Amino acid sequence: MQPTHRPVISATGLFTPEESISNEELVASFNTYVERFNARNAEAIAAGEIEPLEPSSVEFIEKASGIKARHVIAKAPVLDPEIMAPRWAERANDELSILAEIGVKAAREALERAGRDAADVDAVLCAASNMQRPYPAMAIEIQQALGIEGFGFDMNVACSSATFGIQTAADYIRAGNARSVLVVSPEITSGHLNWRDRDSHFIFGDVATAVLVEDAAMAPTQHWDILGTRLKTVFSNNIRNNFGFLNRAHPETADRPDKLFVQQGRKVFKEVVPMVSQMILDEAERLEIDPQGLRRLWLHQANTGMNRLIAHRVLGHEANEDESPTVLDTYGNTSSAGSIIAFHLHSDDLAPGDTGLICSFGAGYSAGTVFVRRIG
Ligand code: CO8
Repeated sequence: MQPTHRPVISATGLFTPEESISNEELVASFNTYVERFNARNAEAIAAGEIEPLEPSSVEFIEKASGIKARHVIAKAPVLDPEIMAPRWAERANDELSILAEIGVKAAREALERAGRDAADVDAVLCAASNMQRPYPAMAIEIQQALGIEGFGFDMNVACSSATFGIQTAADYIRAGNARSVLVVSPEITSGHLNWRDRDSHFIFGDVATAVLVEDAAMAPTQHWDILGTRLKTVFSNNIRNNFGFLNRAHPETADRPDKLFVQQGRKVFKEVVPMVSQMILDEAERLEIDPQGLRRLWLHQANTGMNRLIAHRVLGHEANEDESPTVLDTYGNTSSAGSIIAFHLHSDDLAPGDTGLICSFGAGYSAGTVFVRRIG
């Protein structure tokens, strides 16, 4: 095969955990926790020493975010008001770890859809918001489980991990350093969501996605040309997680809520919408693509209101579900996997020649655009 050095998306894969939590189930569990907390602390609350906790509401969650349900790997412990965290048996070092396991499931589907033998893949990037451990890299474990030679490494750019992974993979192909790269995004967000925090307990869900980025010369007949990729980061404390290996230097604060996901949601909304809209328009101009001619936008899935505003700005009119599909109603925010799930579930119907945009945005701040065209 003579490489073209033109990167394309050959196929995608998706693993969805079986169990799902509805807003009704989530709020019932949260409100039981609140009642028990307030009852346990009744005296301190009456004395003004502790603020009582406020209940959550199904109506608020759906109106503010558009989320109706989310998949999780372990539903019962998350809903147990005395636990409110995932629980499963710890695995031995010679067993496949759980983050690698769901990544492998998504990756296998991508390989199958591309008709690709794992032996022909050159590299694996595990691009996700949270790694199960620092080393050995999750990507190397996934590589081993799939029987891939070559190399693998982990990368974390929060919600934009997958698009940053796609550009990294595309650059390997452009430079001729690889011909076939798997970008795997296993997102077990339930492990770093504070299920006791009223402001954010409803946001996230678990899932894994995979994107196979390849040189056009080896891609299947039906694939997606990558017309251009662009990445952007701007420092912000508005989405933050202080969990890390140096926490043990100050053990007295190890259990504080800032060691889990924390955000100023309203500020994020206000600052990210204009930043991302402008980034998409600038990149479309650079690539000489008419944004109003885009057939579909596969946007990051954090909030339906954000997506409505961004799509309007890009397309020049209110987008319908066909133009900007939503998956966060049933998946919640799955961090870096969100735009890839939307692409995976809502791209088969596009015609050859149709142009679309995969776009992520989130913590960092970070944002990534991948303009694609359907071939075959
Ligand atoms: N039930 C009832 N009422 C509530 C609740 C609740 N659960 N929560 C808040 N309220 C109340 C508030 O107290 C407030 O009341 P008042 O007006 O009396 O003060 C009122 O509702 C409004 O609160 P907010 O202003 O906070 O509500 P918003 O309308 O802003 O909606 C959202 C909150 C949904 C969070 C919204 O701001 C949003 O979606 N923003 C964008 C967030 C976003 O895109 N974040 C991306 C982060 S994800 C990311 O980058 C990945 C990180 C890595 C993942 C790690 C995995 C864990």
